[in-house]
This record gives sequence, C-alpha cells and structure tokens, in this order.
Amino acid sequence: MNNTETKCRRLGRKLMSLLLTLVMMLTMLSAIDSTAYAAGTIVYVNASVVGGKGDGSSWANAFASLQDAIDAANASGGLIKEIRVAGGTYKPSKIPDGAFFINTSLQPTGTPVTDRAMMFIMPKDVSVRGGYAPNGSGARDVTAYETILSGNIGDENDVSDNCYYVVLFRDSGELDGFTVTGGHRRIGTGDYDNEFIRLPDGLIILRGGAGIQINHPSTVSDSNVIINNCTIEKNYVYEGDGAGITITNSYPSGNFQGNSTITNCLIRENSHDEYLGGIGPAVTYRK
Ligand SMILES: [Ca+2]
Repeated sequence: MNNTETKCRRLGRKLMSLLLTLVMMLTMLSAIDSTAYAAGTIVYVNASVVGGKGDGSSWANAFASLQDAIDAANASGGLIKEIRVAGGTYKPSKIPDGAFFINTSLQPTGTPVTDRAMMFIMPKDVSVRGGYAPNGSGARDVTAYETILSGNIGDENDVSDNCYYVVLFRDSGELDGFTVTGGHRRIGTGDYDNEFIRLPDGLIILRGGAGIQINHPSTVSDSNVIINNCTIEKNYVYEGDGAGITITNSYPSGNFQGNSTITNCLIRENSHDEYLGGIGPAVTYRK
C-alpha cells in the first residue's frame, strides 16, 4: 500500500465521520424543534376535530386526545401552561408507566396493572380548562359545551369494567370546567387482594377519589391544587374514602403539605360500599 492510498483512506474515514456527526446534529435539532414551545403556550384539544396537524397549536390543529396534550405539557419542561378542551367526552387512555397492583403489605412491586388503571394524571403547574366551543368561537360556556372526563371504558352499560380513577393530581395544577364521572374503584376482589396501585416512584394511590384523587407530594410545601366549576358525579368506591374527591398526601411516607381549593363545584350521586373511614361518599380529606 503506497502513501497516496493511505491518505485517501484516512480522508474517506474523516469524511464519513463528519457525515455521521452532521446527521446526528440534524437529528438532535429535529427532536428539539418538535418540543420547542414559547413560555406560556396554550394548547388545544377537540375530540371531534377534523383534519389539521393534530399538534395542539390552534383549534384548527387541535389534539383529538387529551392525553396527547398532557404528554406534550409534560415534555415541554413547563413551557405549556394551559390546555383548553372543547366540549365532548374524553376517556383515560394511558396506563401510568411502570404501575403495579400491590397488596396491603405495601410491597415494592407486584402484578402489572391492566387497562382499568388508565387515568388522567394532571400535568404539574398546568391549567386544564374545559367548556370551549369545538371551533373556539364564542364565549366559553361549561354548560353549553359540557366537557366530560369519563372513566366509562369497556361496556357503556356496565360500570364494573370502568377505570378505577378518572383524575389524579400528584402536584400543583388546576382543573376548571369539567364533569368528572364514571370512576369505579374496586380492584380485584376488593378485599385486600392486590388492592392498591403503586407507581414506580413509590406513590401509592389510595382507596378513595375514584373521580378525583388529590395526592399531594410530601416533599413540596407549596403544592396547590385548584378545582373550579366542575361537576363530580356518579363515581364509586368499594371499601374506601370519598368516591367523588379524596384529598390526601403522598402515602405512605409523607406529611400532609398541600393546599386544595375547590370552588363552585357540584358533587353529587357518588357512592361507596363497605365504608371504612372518611366523612362520606362525596369528599374525604385525609390527613
Ligand atoms: Ca364500562
């Protein structure tokens, strides 16, 4: 092999290396660009949207899925501050990553959860607001454009196959202008058999709050959850606390360190069996 051939091969390798670097940079820039939002961005959701980009950037380009908007908010690093949702019905569609059923020994792991564990986990420091016209026209009206978060998956006429929980707050956030219904919290046989859901970071979701469970983090002293202009109805808990709303802390490890403000809400027709504690089927505040 002469010197000219060696130089050519070295040059070829350098060019290939440069090309690979360029491709990697372009890939990274593309990934960054896809999640780049301005601070304070509002994204839009409409279950009946037709056409558009489906990226939530406007009513015309609305997400069809509320979960997609929640995912975008979580990925935005706090830049998305508000999710506006048009009238319609939205059902949980995502199982919490890495969640397990566990029994009352509070074991660290257990049986992977099933579809009934799908729930809307509210994004941190984001205002989620319903009651908008599907095309964004006219004034917001939570009655005319009723926006329903429903746990009624599976058979529409059978509540026993519904989601266990509809909405979970685990940090600061706001829910405004929704009807929350159809949570049905009876897991397994319901008699202490794999009856809790544990998330990978250790949070254990309690028995109550099939409609809304506010589970304040134990390590943050200024966690604030705001619920305005909502109707919480027809949720059910077996052996537990308030079926409509349960407010608790980061069980089992934490101290109660959060504020919950519930204003102008109607909480009705929630029920539970085999009552163990709390103050009734509507709302439980557990310290
Ligand atoms: Ca059902």
